[in-house]
Amino acid sequence: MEYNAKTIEKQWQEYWAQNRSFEPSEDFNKEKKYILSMFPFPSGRLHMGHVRNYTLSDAFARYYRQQDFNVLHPIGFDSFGMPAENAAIKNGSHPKKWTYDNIDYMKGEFKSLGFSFSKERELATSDELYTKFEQGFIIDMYEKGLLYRKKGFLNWCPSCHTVLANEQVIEGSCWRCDTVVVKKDMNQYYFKITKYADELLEDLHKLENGWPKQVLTMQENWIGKSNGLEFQLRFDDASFAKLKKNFEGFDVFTTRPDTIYGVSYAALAPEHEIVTYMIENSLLDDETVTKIKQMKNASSIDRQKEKSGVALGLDVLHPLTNKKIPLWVANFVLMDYGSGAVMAVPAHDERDFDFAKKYDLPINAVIKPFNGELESDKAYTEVGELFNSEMFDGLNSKEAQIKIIEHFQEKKIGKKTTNYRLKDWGVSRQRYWGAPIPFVHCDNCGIVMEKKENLPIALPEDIEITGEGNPLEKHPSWKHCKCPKCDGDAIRETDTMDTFVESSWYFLRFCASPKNWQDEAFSKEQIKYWMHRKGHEGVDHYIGGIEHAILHLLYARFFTKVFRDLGYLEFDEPFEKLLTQGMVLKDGAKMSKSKGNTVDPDAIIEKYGADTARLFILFAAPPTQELEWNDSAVEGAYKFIKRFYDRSSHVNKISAIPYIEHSTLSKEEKFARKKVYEALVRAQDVYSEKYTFNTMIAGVMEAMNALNLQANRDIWSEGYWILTSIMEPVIPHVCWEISHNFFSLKNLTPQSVLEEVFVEDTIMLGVSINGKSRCEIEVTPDASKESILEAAKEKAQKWLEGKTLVKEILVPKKLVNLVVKD
Ligand code: ANZ
Ligand code: ZN
Repeated sequence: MEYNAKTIEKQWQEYWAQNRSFEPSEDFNKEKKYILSMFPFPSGRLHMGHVRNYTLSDAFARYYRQQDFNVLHPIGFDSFGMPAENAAIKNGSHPKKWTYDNIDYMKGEFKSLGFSFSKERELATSDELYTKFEQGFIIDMYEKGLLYRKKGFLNWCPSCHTVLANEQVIEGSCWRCDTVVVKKDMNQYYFKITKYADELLEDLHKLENGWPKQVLTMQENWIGKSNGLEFQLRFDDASFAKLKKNFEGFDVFTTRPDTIYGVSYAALAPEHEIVTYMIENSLLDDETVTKIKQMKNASSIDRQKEKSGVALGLDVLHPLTNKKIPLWVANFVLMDYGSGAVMAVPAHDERDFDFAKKYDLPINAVIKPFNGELESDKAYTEVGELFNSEMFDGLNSKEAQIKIIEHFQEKKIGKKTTNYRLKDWGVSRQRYWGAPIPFVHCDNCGIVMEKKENLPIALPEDIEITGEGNPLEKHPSWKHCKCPKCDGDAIRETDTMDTFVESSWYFLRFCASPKNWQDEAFSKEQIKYWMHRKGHEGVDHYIGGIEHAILHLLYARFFTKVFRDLGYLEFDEPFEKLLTQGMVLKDGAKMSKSKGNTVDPDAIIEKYGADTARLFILFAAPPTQELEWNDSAVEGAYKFIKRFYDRSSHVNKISAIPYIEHSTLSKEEKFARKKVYEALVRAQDVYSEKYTFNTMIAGVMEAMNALNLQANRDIWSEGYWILTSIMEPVIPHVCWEISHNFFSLKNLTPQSVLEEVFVEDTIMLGVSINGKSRCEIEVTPDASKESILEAAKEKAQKWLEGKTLVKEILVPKKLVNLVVKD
């Protein structure tokens, strides 16, 4: 029987499908594992990154099934989103058809890779049922004040014709198409994620043992909590008059109140209301107005690069010294952080320093290093000792920060404040292929929620997609509806939701029983079992790409907390352990269509089979590291599987591991057994913490080599029984075939480690003469001191000849040292 991947794989895939082999049981008394990989967008075909992701989660799922856990390993499709519309524009296909055709194709790929997903909990987020539940949650959130509508400057992608969340603007460009993002003033809906900022930050501690440090840091920075002082900078009389007494001053936020005596100018964001007022009331000359407009229109990336600004011809007063301070507009001051205005301390802040140098503004140092001199050609941004700071002179920065904040609070001119970088999450998208936001605009009643019994508000199918504007807006009838409150004529909201909303709760949706799939978004009972047991909370293992380290994970954590507050859950964090896989590279670069260095998974399966692809992926690199595609290593993986299969002909058909009297075995036989059990030991900690599939597989390969050296069929059979169970999570098809042939599938159960195989028959001791290592002797562990020394002297004879032995030293289990003189 020659190894034929195609026949074997097809046969087992059919067997698994027919036997519902991977459906979790609803017996909630069993120990459980919820293994989840980040679900794919149905782009058309799987790429190697997907294959790596799902091979990993599949190995976890299969391993825990072997260990007799009840395993939930579901899959779905994150199927709303712009590419469906882009395809519609390009080839005239309907987004729905494009999406569901792709889903069908990709499901076929999942099957041909042997992934052990639950079929009965499959979902696509564009399913009307999913939309129905989601719209229900949106209404709940609106009622709780967690969703609101406001006008604001929004990131607008001119190419995708849509609003983008801050998180979707990467270095000033659209995260999807790379077009430079511009600002646009419009209404949209926001989730009040900032209400949870502190909790999202604090609860990162709960994840310290289960999440990569890097991801925790990225989340922490994104939330960006800073403590500081907020106070008002007041205009002097002349400036107050110039502004027609409309503004007394403006608020600034600083994290360095200890530098307050070093303030030498103040700066407003170009979008600040005072600036707008001055432009609208012609208080600025044309040249200044032009400069300000340029600053506003620049992409945020340019605003970070080159500092620019312009003076407003106004002065504010220093809050403690009452000295006049000039007011500028500066491009590096951002409207959506703090209060959109800063007190500038060029001596101690780099941005302020660059700006002061460029516009020749004073630089007043007030902090010096504890022991050392200030350098004059750059900002000293560390903490230190205060000087030129009146009554605060001599304090260190930390003390001064506390004292100065206290001073401001006593004088009632400022207060301690906390600021977050995190912004509320804007979710409106002016696109067709998304979940409609379930609201209605009524002339009498304003914004009105849809009634839950009218959900889902589904998308119309007869639309025209041109790439210009929102197809829902242009549809002749869809948006015309009745007001749910007064029954008058009303207009539906035509914005759809950011697709990150769907991926924020899909892991909960998998916790619906297939029996009640149509009726409930998820069941409290199932959630309790799958996500909240015995001091653990969340999915046991969540596996996916590092590119989701911020957005998706933050939003999913936010939804979990919101759902808890809505009474749907009783825990705080959705994912207990997170494994972020490394990228798949070819020729040193990330595999991508644009670089033309992709390898098509289907072609690999066609040529070698799924098991080969899976083995290569898990063997070539630890999961968190980059994986460099290597054709000859793929070939090598194939050859190993072929040999593993072909050599199984040495195995006896057995129904239990035969009893083997270890002490009677030959040296080679003992060695082979030891290698087999070593591989088993390595396999056991791979899934709980180390994730070192590569060393586990290397252990199996070594064991195979050791088995090949001898002919005892009992040892072959025992070895195969164990190695097949270790390898099943990696190369399931061929392992099920071998098990079926020889062990009637029984070996796919956990094995216990036999300690006796690790007991060494002999140990090697080094022999040194006058401290210099010369040779080795082999002795039994229980050999007497005399016999060991005897053996050492015999072996070292040629170095002892003609010398006088003065001392014999034995360091037990390590070495013998013989001291001689001439
Ligand atoms: C004076 C100062 C002196 C500052 C100094 C820093 C160092 P984080 O830590 O990120 O919260 N800032 C405040 N609002 C801003 C805005 N809207 N746009 C740009 N910068 C703004 O940053 C807080 C610091 O960033 C604040 O502390 C302020 O500059 C600046 F030696 O105030 B600082
Ligand atoms: Zn109404």
